[in-house]
Amino acid sequence: MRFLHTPLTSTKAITIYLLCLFQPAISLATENALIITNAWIQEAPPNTKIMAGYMSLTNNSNEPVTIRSITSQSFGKIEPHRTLHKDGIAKMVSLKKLTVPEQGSITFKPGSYHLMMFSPEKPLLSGDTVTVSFQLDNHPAINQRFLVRREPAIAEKKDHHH
Ligand SMILES: [Cu+2]
Repeated sequence: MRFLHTPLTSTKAITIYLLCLFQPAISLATENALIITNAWIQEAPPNTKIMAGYMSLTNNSNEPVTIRSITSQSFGKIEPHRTLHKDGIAKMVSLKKLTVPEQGSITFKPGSYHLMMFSPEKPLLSGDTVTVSFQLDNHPAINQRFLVRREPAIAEKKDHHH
């Protein structure tokens, strides 16, 4: 996508540019084993080395779906984590594999499941988007756009879990 930053001089170039923009919409039309919604990354101070990502995973199929690995050109490394609370102490556990049960869902949100996103390639600010690839067992990979946001949506801030 680096060519997007070069000046566009002809109508042809603009057409190609538009085709690139619509590409993600086309791939969304194909049926995925796993549906990812509400994908976002919490904005962090510039030069931060670790960011946190959240999303909802839904498996509408009749088989469990396992995420083998998660990668992005915008980050050095991405790991699914889960925060567990025991005796008033929050502890982060790195999950090697993540399986979404058949007809089940997993919600990633602050204080629970989250993506630990290491070494951003460049500072990411509210409104930026990055593409994250999910490699699955026995299914094609999913490329999902994540939106950088300053804080959780109002709806998420309202629910309290203890
Ligand atoms: Cu973590």
